[in-house]
Amino acid sequence: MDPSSSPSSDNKTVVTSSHLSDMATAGQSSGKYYENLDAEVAGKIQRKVGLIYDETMCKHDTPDGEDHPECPDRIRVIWEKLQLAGVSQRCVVLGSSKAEDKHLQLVHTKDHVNLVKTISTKQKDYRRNKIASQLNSIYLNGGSSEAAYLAAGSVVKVAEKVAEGELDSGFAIVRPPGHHAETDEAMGFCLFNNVAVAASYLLNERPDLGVKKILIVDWDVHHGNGTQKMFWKDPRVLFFSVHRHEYGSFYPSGDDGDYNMVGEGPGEGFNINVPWDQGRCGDADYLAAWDHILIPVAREFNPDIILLSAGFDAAIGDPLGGCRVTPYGYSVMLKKLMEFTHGKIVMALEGGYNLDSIAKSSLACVQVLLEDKIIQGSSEAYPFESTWPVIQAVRKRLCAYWPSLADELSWKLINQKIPNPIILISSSDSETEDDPHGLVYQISKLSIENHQVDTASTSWRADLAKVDIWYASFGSNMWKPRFLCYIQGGQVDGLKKACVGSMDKSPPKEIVWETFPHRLFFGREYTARWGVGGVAFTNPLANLNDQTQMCLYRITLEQFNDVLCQENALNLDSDSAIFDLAALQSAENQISILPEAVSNSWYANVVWLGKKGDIPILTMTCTLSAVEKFKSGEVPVRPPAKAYAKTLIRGLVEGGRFSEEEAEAYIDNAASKPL
Ligand code: Q9C
Ligand code: ZN
Repeated sequence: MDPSSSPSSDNKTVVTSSHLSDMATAGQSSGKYYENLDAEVAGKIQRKVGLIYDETMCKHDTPDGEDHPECPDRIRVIWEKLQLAGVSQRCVVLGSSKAEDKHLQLVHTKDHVNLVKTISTKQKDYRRNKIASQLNSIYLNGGSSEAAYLAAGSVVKVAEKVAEGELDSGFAIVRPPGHHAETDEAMGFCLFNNVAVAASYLLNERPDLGVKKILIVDWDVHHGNGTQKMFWKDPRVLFFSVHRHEYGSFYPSGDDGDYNMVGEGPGEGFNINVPWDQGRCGDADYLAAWDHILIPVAREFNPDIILLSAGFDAAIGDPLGGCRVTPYGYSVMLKKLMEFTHGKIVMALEGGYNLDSIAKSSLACVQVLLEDKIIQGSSEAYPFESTWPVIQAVRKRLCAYWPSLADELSWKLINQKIPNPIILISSSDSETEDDPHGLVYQISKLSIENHQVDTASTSWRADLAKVDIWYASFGSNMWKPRFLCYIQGGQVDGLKKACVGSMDKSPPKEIVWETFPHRLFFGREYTARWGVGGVAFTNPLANLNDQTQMCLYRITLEQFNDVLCQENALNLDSDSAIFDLAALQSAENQISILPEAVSNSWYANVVWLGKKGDIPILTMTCTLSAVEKFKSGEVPVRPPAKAYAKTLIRGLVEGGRFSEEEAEAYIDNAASKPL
């Protein structure tokens, strides 16, 4: 069997809980692993997890107190979050320790150690700013030396206790961070390379602990250039870094983070970079890198301990990272690492600059360390389309060293993807030109495969697949990942259940925004999906005083039928179309059509909004008689449920239509105007 073609490759449901196994590279014992995961949900397992936090590390700050993303509050908010959640109380809290010079000098030059040691002394008061300005992205003050020594020493201490077996795992909540620091240079907010010092300490100073192989996982959004260089020729350390690279333009710019950088001499093959070429990567992208690179390699390498350069700047909301990993995503990534080394994992904080995101992500991780299970949550179903080529390139470059990377990923797997971020008014021509990896070919291949699998496919599908329409969305479907669930299947924020998707999973051919002279309003008391508050409708009748923003997706009429079914909670497998060519024709004449099969549902009314480039524009909303009921008060008009409003705003903002403020004002306005 093709190793990666199992569960999700039939074009049915992708639900979050099976998302893990869907993406796992089979051929390894993933099945067993996930059974364990379920068994452990009972929560009986309590592990010994060490924590180090010391307020002294907050004294490292900008010299004149100006704002900086790498601020003292970063570690404070993490510590407070762990306390408020009652999680630190379940851990072993250790005192911090200063690193010893001889341990620092395992990876740093004597000069560098001396510089950091003396940088905060009175004698350096006058030269400190100058020294900092000559370094790349470094500030220094009177508290920097001590904080740097405590950060490195604390990671060493947790690593030692975990290696000894006194702790199962631990988290050193430290700053300044470390992974950019090179042998003889501070950079990127980093003074000493905390994780590298700890790794080298275990390998070189503590042979008694029996640690012979160390896996360093660096999920900070930036490349761990310092760590990479320190173990470049060392086969005892497998360094894995996933980071934004942007063809070498993302910090720390250059080629160091390229996937071709695999190590040298005896260390060849023991350095793995996964370089994203765009921001916006989220859980699905990271998990794809886990399932198809890191986890299989880790199984082969079989490390004795894992050190985790745990920056949280790939988290959603981070001002520097621009990615979207959720606390749930971090918990799944960490949980997957616990398969190895009997869960001996040492987490060290690196970057992460959104205080709320880093606190929540840290909490999620410590919960995983304590309970050995993932937290509740969900994420987008598929990686971005640009993610698979990166993963394939890495696998190809490294398969000589790691045989588990040798198999080609199947078409079915790599067709599970979200089209790359919003191309406003794209022409099909430019899409073809921008398609160096043959997406068009892949899609045509996919539809061939689907036809073989698709036994429910009847002639109406073939006929309606030939007709394009614009589906105009004004509700949560404006948020593209949400709408894509109706096409590709899956589950994102705000969906209680996974969608099955359309039979034809090809992404929309174009996406554009337009304004229509119809009234947007919010009604109903409560919905199962969104809770208390109204959901969006648009008045089927046009009124030139009204304006509704709509996101238009160009899909086939077949797909539109499947969207209509899912929106109205009907099964997909009907043997006749709900909205066929005849209906389309009468919609044009009658403005709106109420298909029989959905006539009792809330979004059953298919409304003709005109044509765009000869292609009909359709939306779905409530009936005119329902509008009358809203007007009379028989059914209440209500402002949108909170979660629902959030999704609408997300759609408008991420779709590039509005700024956050404009989107909020737009929704508020529609919610407050009387019908
Ligand atoms: N144009 C860590 O996350 N950015 N360091 C400098 C200069 C530096 C990040 C931008 C980012 C360093 C540990
Ligand atoms: Zn970073």
